[in-house]
Amino acid sequence: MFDLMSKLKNYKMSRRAFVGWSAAVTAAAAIPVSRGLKTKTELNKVFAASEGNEVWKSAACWHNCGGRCVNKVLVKDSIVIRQKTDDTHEDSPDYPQQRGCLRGRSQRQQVFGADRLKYPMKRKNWKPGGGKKELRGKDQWVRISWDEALDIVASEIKRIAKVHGNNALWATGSGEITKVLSENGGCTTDYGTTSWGAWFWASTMMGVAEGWDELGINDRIDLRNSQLIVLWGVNPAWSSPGSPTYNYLQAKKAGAQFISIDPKYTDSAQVFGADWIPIRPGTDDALAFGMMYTLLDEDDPKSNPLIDWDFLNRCTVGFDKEHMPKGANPKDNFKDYLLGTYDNQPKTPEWAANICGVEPEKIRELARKIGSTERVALLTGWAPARINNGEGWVQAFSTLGFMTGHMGRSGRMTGVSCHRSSGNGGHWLVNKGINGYPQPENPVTDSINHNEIFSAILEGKFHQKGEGERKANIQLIYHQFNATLQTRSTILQGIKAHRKVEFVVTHAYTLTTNAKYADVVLPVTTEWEREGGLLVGNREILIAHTNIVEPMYEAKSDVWIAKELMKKLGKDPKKLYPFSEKQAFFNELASSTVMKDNGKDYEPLVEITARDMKEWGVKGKPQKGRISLREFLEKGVYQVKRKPGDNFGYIAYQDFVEKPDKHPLETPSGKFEIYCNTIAEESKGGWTEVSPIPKYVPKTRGYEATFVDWKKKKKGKYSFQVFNPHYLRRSHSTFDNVPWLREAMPNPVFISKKDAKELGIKDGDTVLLSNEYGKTLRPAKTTETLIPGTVALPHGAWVEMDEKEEVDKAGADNMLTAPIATGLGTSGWNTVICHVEKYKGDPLIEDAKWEQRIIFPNEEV
Ligand SMILES: Nc1nc2c(c(=O)[nH]1)N[C@H]1C(S)=C(S)[C@@H](COP(=O)(O)OP(=O)(O)OC[C@H]3O[C@@H](n4cnc5c(=O)[nH]c(N)nc54)[C@H](O)[C@@H]3O)O[C@H]1N2
Ligand SMILES: Nc1nc2c(c(=O)[nH]1)N[C@H]1C(S)=C(S)[C@@H](COP(=O)(O)OP(=O)(O)OC[C@H]3O[C@@H](n4cnc5c(=O)[nH]c(N)nc54)[C@H](O)[C@@H]3O)O[C@H]1N2
Ligand code: SF4
Ligand SMILES: [Mo]
Repeated sequence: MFDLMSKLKNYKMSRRAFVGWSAAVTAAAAIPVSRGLKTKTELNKVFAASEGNEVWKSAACWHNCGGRCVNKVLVKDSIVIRQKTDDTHEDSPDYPQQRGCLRGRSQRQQVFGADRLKYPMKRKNWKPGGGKKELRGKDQWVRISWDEALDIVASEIKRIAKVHGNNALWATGSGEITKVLSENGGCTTDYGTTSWGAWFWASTMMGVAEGWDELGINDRIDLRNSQLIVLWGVNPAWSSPGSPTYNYLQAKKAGAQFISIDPKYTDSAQVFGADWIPIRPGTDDALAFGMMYTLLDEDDPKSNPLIDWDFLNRCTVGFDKEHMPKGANPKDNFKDYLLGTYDNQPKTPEWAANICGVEPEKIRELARKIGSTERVALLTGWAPARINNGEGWVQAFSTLGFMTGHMGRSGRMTGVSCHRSSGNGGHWLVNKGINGYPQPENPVTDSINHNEIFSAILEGKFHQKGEGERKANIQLIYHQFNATLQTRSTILQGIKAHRKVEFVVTHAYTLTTNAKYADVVLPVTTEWEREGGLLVGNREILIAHTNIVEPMYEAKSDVWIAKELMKKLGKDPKKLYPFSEKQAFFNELASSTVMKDNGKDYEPLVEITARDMKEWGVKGKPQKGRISLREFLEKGVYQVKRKPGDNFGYIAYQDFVEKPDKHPLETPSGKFEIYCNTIAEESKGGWTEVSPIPKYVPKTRGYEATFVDWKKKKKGKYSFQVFNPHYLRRSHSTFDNVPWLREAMPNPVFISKKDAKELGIKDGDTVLLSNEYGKTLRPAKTTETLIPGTVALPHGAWVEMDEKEEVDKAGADNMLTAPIATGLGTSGWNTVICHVEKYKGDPLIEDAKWEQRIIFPNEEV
């Protein structure tokens, strides 16, 4: 009997081998839609030229990938034979297509990959209470029935809750299982700053959170009015695929100049012809202080106006002693800090250069340029704030915007430009509706900061934010919809924690790291195998996707698992899931809205008829809408047509900046707070204290920590800084198993030519990165485009432990990150230090040639 999956395995799904095998390009695209593909004859049908019976369907590309695009699959005779992206309308700068990246275009390799998990399974040496727990991650897998799997999970939940209490159950991230456990007495949860870094809490406190997701930037059409665009740790070409790079290019065409402040000369900098200012990771605040000092030093309102005093006076508090908020000590003003009035350290460009690595004259030049150009977009990604002690950077960056007044006006903005909203701020023009499933309260209040999730298990305590130390006794880890063991700090500690508790269960569709270290793995469907759904993207679109295939093998949806688990726990699933998944999808569609042409009000997006509801077998009311249900699902996208001068433009903070008294911000002073008492107060219940005004502090495990003697500039053992660019091969850890993507992007560690030469490292050599938290290997990519003293280790590779050597071969970034929270509880992934050397052991084989994680290869498909 022909087994396509093992055939794929033999060919390792490498693009070249796969195409060679089939001798037809379409063959590479030919993947079975159902499980029914069993004979050679049927396979031949797959390769036959596509004619008749073909239908393009809207398919999901559903990851947290920094973009959101149209993805279509061509289905013929129940087989997906091709994929394409947006061709629903002509492409134009004002109304761009939502085109997919190479990850989306290889989605078939994920959904139909040879490494899809087929059945529920348990670890061979598992027993109630754990069995040989040290074998987690190394044991063999045994196929079990759904009934047995759910019995095991339910009985372990009941047993552990009874013996240790409900807070011994930890549901990681968020999802259906948090809800189920909340109905069943509750569970411990976790939280953190993930993407945003220090912007997460500090922004709201200071008043710079308008728009939240895109944090205070104007929309893409207004970006064309900027004369100078500063990309301060912003690389849309890698981390905001889809149309953002194209949108920035329109600003370039309209005449904007670009500057990129980044440890790495990025593909975006290259495309936009940006001037590159190389900077050490985690030292951006020092550069900002040096620039702000220059502004203050050189500003003359008459002959050389660099500071917008009117803006500072009207819209902010805390700049100088004359503008302090009530109750603050006048000596704690920002201007005197900058000048060094009380600490005897003026924050001069020379002082800054010593820290950030940018030449003093360059710092002055930057300050003059930003201060004297009329319309500037000061844009930053989240990356420079994903650092330890990052609150000071958020304060300093925002204050630079306040001083130069580049806010609230056309072509002028200061804020976060990142992810799906890069270069395109503003209110959502299309809103996704809600499914209507109830959201239960969780009776357990224990909530652990991401930096302490593993130490809480190993050490039995954690810091409950705002309160202080609490005891922890976690005995059950339930991974639902995340990659916690990959994407949180300190994987080695994480593995130890996974081997300590009594039970670990994971939902997964491939053997992810979470799954690998579990006792029981429950195979889930991908979005292609479900009812369909809606995906939010940039502000102008809403993506709709439909069912493409029947569930693969025995995979079930997260909702199905949640319902069955409730039954086994003696709960009525109707309580959380009173209607079907189809009805839930329908509810989302029916409650989605779109902005009216007046640019203010919203109306229903989807037109629904009684016939639609009959066909779907769902309940609801017919409604008028912008697009018919059928057309929306067929097209796969609704996109608001935009043009310059329409009512959908957006200038962040415009009302406030025009009339601060009439439109006060939601801060205690009603203004932007350079002096922000809330941050200082809140940080007292957090980890390290944050100053109310921006102040430079050396970052925990930042540049200064690479020295044993800072004054003599004597380097220590961990002499390199590491940072983690978000890499095109993956969406975090997702897609890392796709061989085509592995082949296309080798996932090296980037190291500067200068450092490589000093260390005797050549391109392709295996490099060992190590520190007190872990060791990891990668082939070197030497480059002129990285600031010396740093290495760039792309985020999210699937850890692959050599257990004997305790070394990871995959370059998993969190092997090296420290589990240290600072400030309000920020995760500091771009402040990491390590030792770099040429590896003395066997050189790495490229990971595109590694075995896939296939569990039951010889089973019948
Ligand atoms: N060192 C370091 N760490 C970082 C970062 C960094 O830059 N450096 N970046 C951080 C950032 S910004 C983020 S957002 C986080 C991301 O952290 P995570 O959200 O943990 O990362 P993902 O890899 O996106 O994990 C999603 C998982 O869900 C699975 N999945 C997908 N669809 C479904 C489904 O329908 N059901 C279920 N049950 N599972 C599904 C995927 O297979 C994948 O394993 O990582 C953070 N961690
Ligand atoms: N391809 C891809 N794209 C993604 C993701 C992915 O996993 N893969 N993840 C998505 C998610 S969830 C998020 S949150 C976003 C994150 O989006 P960002 O935070 O914007 O992405 P990064 O790639 O980490 O960093 C952007 C740029 O900042 C630079 N940088 C890093 N540290 C510093 C620093 O200390 N100072 C300065 N000045 N620059 C620095 C990097 O070199 C890079 O060029 O990306 C999204 N987009
Ligand atoms: S940017 Fe994201 S949504 Fe778009 S194709 Fe790539 S992975 Fe898919
Ligand atoms: Mo993120």
